[in-house]
Amino acid sequence: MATTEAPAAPSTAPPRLRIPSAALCGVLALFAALAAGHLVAGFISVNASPYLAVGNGAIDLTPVGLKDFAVRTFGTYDKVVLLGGMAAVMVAAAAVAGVLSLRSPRPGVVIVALFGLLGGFAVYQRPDLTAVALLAPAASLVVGVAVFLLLHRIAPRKSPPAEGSGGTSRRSFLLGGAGALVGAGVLGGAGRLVSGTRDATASRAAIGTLVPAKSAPAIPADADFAKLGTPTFLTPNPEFYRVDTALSVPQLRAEDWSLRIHGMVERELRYGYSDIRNRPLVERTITMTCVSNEVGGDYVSTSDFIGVDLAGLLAEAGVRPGAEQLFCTSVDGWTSGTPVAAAQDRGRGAMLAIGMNREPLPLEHGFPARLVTPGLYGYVSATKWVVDIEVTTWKARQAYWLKRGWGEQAPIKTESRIDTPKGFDTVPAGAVRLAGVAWSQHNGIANVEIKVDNNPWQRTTLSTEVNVNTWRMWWTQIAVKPGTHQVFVRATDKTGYTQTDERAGTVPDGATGWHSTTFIAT
Ligand SMILES: Nc1nc2c(c(=O)[nH]1)N[C@H]1C(S)=C(S)[C@@H](COP(=O)(O)O)O[C@H]1N2
Ligand SMILES: [Mo]
Repeated sequence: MATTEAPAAPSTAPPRLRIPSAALCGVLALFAALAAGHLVAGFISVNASPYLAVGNGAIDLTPVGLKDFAVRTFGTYDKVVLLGGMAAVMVAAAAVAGVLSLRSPRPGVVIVALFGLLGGFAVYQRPDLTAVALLAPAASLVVGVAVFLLLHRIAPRKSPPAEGSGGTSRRSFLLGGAGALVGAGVLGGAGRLVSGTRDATASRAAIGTLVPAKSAPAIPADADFAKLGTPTFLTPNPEFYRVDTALSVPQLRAEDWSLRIHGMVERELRYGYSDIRNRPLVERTITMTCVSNEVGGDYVSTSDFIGVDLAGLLAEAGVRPGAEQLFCTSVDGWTSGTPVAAAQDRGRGAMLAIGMNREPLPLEHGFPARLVTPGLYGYVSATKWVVDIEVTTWKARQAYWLKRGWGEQAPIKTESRIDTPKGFDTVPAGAVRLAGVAWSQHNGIANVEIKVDNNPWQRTTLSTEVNVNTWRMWWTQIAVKPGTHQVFVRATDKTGYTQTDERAGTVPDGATGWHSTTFIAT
């Protein structure tokens, strides 16, 4: 059947909007849409907020190389940069949507609706959200389109509208625009308030100090050379490095948390927070390291972790023969695959941890509970906000970073770092003090050597070893003439392995190479 188009009637076409007011229509509709989505998400989960869902989706889709570049370049600010960049792109696109709608609102409506669908898709993809969460992007879509249509209708036109077509003044547009802005602010603020009542801060505060039944040995005074320029042996909780894919810190209350252990086990088990807390807690001093740590980088920190033996929980469940990995899932859907052998090895001491340095875990480090496995990089061993452990094989399941090209087995590599002097520091010529840190978790550090310019390697003084699962500090003093000097460091671990000078990048299983620093003596 043929369709006939209505004949064009340029003489009766509605007058065009002015470009600035058209752009404003788009941008204000965007704000209103995001705010409405945020409000609805407040009742469900912050992760249902379309803006965060799109951001989280972008992180999951980012190619390994780019994500590695972002972590390297922006460090902990990678998420701020991502959210800021997204905001800039969205505002620009919304303004364009407005400008494309000078005459008819249709192009703008289509673009606003596409945004809504993108948000909906991102929310739909999240493993931690149910279908209810789609209400948030749906609210965004409806409010975005409605506000856009309304503002478009009352926006000032270029030529006076024909009689009877419902003319409007600049004043009513300003009022409408201000109304949309204030409304967006109120909705967004209400969203924050609502989600605030469900957050985990109060739950954490109610837990109080955690006292282990079996404390870690006290850290000896000479375990660090902080006065000579190394880090302190224990990392204060706020300074502990943080690496995860979560744009907003998961809010999981202790009273809502449980851990399920299932799969290749004799009996499926489920533990609540008090089941864990009321057990005799152990405390272990462990140095964690991220596989994304560059040579000389600082994604390495040490804490007194408090919790229970992971091997003990696995024994209660009864691991069946043939099991290879613990496929561990976080409440936000992130996954890791921990070798069963490492988790069951009592001598290694993998933990389900609920505390760091006698406090409940900080929210960003996995409250209420996380895994910690000494000697393995965090992405295979340290699931934060852990809620599910499936005992399985390597073939059956592929964890988050494994799917993205990182290695299956990820023992932490022997590494060392110079902390003092810093690169391009100027120091007085003569006696110069060098200090830093080395680690080879689960092997232990045997010695650390430095090499100045073309001189031979020389030994340094090591700190008292706390245990083989922690870092060890070193320091020495050298004599230098005025001029520029380069110093290298390398560690040898207790297996006899000495760090290679061969440079390798972080992908797929950790960087190698000697850290060096150049300084100027005057
Ligand atoms: N849920 C979740 N757990 C996670 C991650 C993550 O992205 N999500 N990142 C892992 C990585 S790569 C590391 S190195 C450690 C870092 O733990 P931290 O942030 O407490 O230092 O957590 C691990 N656990
Ligand atoms: Mo990591």
